[in-house]
Amino acid sequence: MHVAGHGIPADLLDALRAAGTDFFKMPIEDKEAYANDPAAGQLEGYGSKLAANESGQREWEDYLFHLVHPHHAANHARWPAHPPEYVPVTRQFGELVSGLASRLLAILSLGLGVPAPTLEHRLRLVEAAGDKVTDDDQDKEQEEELLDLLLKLKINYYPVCPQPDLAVGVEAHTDVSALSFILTNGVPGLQVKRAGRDDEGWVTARDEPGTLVVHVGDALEILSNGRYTSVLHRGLVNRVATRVSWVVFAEPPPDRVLLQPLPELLADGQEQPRFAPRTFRQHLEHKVLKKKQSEEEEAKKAPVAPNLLPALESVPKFSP
Ligand SMILES: O=C(O)CCC(=O)C(=O)O
Repeated sequence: MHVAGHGIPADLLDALRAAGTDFFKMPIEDKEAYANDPAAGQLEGYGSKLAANESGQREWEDYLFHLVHPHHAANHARWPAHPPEYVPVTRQFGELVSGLASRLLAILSLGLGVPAPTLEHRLRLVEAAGDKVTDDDQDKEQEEELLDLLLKLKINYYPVCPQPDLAVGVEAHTDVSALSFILTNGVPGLQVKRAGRDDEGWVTARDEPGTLVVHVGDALEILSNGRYTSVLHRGLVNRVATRVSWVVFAEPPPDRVLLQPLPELLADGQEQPRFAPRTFRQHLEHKVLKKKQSEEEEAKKAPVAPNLLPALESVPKFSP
């Protein structure tokens, strides 16, 4: 969905776009001073998928990734010192997106028929084991521990691509976040797939100046028991203009919050839970593992020469 009236001033968005784009225009050695190292578990920093790589990835982008909010948890060594505006504008943007995330979670809670604070509360609430329900509300309040939502910024920089039909900026995926917020430099390329309508293919998101695109991610799909659907999307490249996108992922704390369908939605047995309880980290690890397994399966499939296909089709099928 496109969100207007989000309260983030247009001049701040322009300053954010300018600062982020300037970073990618720096010489490669300067950007590499902020290089990430995913193999060593260092995900924050600058990374590039432009060079041909062994995994046969077709992604065509440079990116910068770091936690943006809450500010006290940020690793500032991963934030570019150049251009000098980068830190103040990115920090302010993070604070405003945090407020926007809270407002949208409140609206989305009401959409589920539960009180406005419910979704954010559940995304931040530390649960020792299962649901802690006491008769005394005051005791319960004192026992509650709420952690911050974590907002992580990824700037995707997709240079002009000589063969866009052979590449993709970011492959099709759903986000693990609760909500994701996307700002672009106005060059189209974001595509979404409508749930349950595989035959209709991909729809390109319109550029609506002044708006942010907001996606529901996996964490919210789980909490809403599938009433809100995590959006399958991808980023395309083109041979005419460089595309840049700023994506903020609003995520629950990784280890101490249990993601599971809201009990309010399951009351009286109206609905069966569609998701087993899990922490955010467990969900992420499971998803990474599944992706790896399906890539290995694909790699194992031996290519079949086209002229053998008719012969193979005439072989009787074996049924156990
Ligand atoms: O570039 C875009 O519009 C989408 C990028 C994206 O989905 C991602 O970085 O996860």
